[in-house]
Amino acid sequence: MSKERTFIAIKPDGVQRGLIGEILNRFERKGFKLVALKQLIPSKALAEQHYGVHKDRPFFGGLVNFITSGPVVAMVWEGDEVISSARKIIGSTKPVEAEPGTIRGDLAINIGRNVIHGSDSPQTAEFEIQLWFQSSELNEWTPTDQIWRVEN
Ligand code: D4T
Repeated sequence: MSKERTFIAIKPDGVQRGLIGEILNRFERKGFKLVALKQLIPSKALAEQHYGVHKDRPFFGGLVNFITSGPVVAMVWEGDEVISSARKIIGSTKPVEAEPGTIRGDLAINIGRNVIHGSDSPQTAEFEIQLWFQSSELNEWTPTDQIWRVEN
């Protein structure tokens, strides 16, 4: 088991559709620890850096326009193997391939409006966390019920 941090963002469609509470609930219930949370409308520069790996793809322009179109809820969650676990909770990028029970399987229809983002590797998580947050925004804390979630 390795304790990790991952970057999760509820995209503008998730915010506009009133799904913030529903999505937060899934990570909280699972037992992960929230260490940072804020709402912001991302700048074009931030969006272009975040999606830099896709800059030559045909959907890049539309993706940047969409992610900057309204508020995003940006978060950092911590826990054992949270990066891969969060990707499972989120489900496949294409909602049609996402299993029922996952966020995209339950809540999304279209790949271009797939509600949520989650880091896909430790390297990506590290890059995205420092891109979206100042280190002073990441809270070090111990939940009082921690002993009931993990072996210490
Ligand atoms: P994100 O990064 O939003 O969590 O998505 P994934 O990690 O699951 O998938 P991705 O990087 O391959 O895609 C990034 C983002 O681009 C949108 N997209 C993707 C799109 O609009 N059309 C496409 O054909 C693809 C592949 C959806 C997610």
